[in-house]
Amino acid sequence: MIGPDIAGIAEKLGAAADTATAIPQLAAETGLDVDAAYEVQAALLKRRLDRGERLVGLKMGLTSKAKMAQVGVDEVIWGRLTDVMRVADGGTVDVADFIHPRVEPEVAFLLDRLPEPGEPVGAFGEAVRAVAPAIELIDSRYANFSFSLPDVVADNTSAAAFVVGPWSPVPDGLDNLGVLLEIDGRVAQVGSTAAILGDPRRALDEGIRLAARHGVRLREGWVFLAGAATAAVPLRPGAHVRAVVEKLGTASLRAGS
Ligand code: OOG
Ligand code: MG
Repeated sequence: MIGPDIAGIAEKLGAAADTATAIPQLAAETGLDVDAAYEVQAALLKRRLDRGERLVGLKMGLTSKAKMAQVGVDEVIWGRLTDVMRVADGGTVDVADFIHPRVEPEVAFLLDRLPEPGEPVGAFGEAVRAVAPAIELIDSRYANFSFSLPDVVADNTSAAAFVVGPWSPVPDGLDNLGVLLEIDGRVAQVGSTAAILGDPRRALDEGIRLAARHGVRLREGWVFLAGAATAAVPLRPGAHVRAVVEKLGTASLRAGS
């Protein structure tokens, strides 16, 4: 039997992102399973590297119940981040570059020397050099922001852009910090870092383990997004977005019209 056309699917998803045009879901129709979906993701990354982008990190998805419930998929997933997706803290994005962008508050880690896959990450302080509040802008390439597990994995877990706030040394406890997402000065979402697999540090363990299954090793200097602590909120033209994480500070983003 001939497997799904990995290159063809990656081309469709890449073109959808480039032209900010939604496409129908494709996993069911093409027989794409989760492993093949990670191959599509790798092909999408290669497409970006071929045009000069650099891989700068990794992101986790669906590490909180709020997110799983919002999109109806209940598995932890991971995706790739490139330099072109990074927006300066306080920077502006153009909503016209996206299909139906949403924003969510996250915690970012700056990775240091990493343990081998399987080695316990007990020495978290050795794996992580610094931590920061962050905003992820997600933009599913599928119509209605609706997808199955293999669909969202193939779509690089809806990754589109991200903002990292100021880095700080890792504080003693990261497992119960208050998280707010503000839009135009009003609180849109409230949560806690405890929503991220009980402790965002656990997201790093999961990331190391899950990426290793597909031959990917995390690297020193990479940014690691642990996954949103709350549901995501649509990004409207003109909006000013702030993610506030207790003890860590804020990250912000403006939406041009
Ligand atoms: C999938 C990506 C989820 C997170 O932080 O949970 C994610 C989506 O919601 O479209 O980035
Ligand atoms: Mg996210």
